[in-house]
Amino acid sequence: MKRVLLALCLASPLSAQSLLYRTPDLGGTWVPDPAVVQFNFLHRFYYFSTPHQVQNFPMFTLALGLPANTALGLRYVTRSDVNGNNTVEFFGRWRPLGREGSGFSLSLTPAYNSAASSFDGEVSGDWSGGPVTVSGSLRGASHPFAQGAARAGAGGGLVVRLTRYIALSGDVASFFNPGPAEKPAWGAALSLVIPGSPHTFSIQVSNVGDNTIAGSNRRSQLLSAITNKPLYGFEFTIPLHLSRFRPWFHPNEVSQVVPLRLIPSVADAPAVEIRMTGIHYRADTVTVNAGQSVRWVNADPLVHTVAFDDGSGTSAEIPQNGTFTFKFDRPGTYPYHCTQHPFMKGVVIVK
Ligand SMILES: [Cu+2]
Repeated sequence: MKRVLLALCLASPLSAQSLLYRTPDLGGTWVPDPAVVQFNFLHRFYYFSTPHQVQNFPMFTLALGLPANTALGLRYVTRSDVNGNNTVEFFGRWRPLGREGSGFSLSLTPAYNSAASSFDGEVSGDWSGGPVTVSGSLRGASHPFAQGAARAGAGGGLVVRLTRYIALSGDVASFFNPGPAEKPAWGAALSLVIPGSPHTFSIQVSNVGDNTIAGSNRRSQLLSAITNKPLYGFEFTIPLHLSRFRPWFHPNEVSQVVPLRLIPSVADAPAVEIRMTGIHYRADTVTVNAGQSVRWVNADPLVHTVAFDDGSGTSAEIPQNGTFTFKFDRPGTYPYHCTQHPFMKGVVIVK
């Protein structure tokens, strides 16, 4: 039981993408960190009791994080509103302002819907403060659903985080000129951080079966053809750190690894203290003067280390509530990482 509680304590704000800051049918303003591939699996379905069957609406998003808050990706929709066909929507994203989960963020998402041969785009903004995120999107499509002229629409949503690990969210969206058979899109979700992992999960109710820029402005036409009820479903977010796949391409590297020299902690009073929490160094860059010491304090219920990138050595494993103090004698830039979690990175600059 104690272990379960410890694991629950670890759930962290995610740097890549978290469903705790996004509603089911608004694209949001997220971009993955550079060299991280974000894979989001969104599955929705309608269940018939007679005949006993399930109609599935699987959708997924793949996006590669690039420098300067940009990303390139695609959405794959298996039962799109373009005549029920599979569609691939290629998109780019640039977030010129803000970051996920704090204050005001803005993102621009140009896209191309391959099934409709339509140039689409979205401007999204959101504001997060305390437990609340308010979001809005303005969307346009040059040839939506491969039918007729260009159209535009808008959506708005709200997320309320009940705890650091659980949120409720909802949204509505519509074209500005809906046709007689077009109903506004809506969705609601219960979203969770999966403790001790970088994943988030949400359980959803929505009438959207095509989460492209055009499709998420209206109730799924395929769904309307079979029922007047909504779809149920879930979304699962998976950030993949490409650096973790290095052993695939450098299989011999493992056997060549020389154990790093173990650096003992010193007893000096530190000039700076760096907390390790949520599998991050909280203050990833610090500056000290030559001769001063830095102390790392592990507030996670996991073991971390401080290993210098130049291979000069590493701390011993630092358990929960444990510390490691190192005295920097010479000026320079000292990048370091955690050997247990290679994506945990920090830099000490010594003047
Ligand atoms: Cu670590």
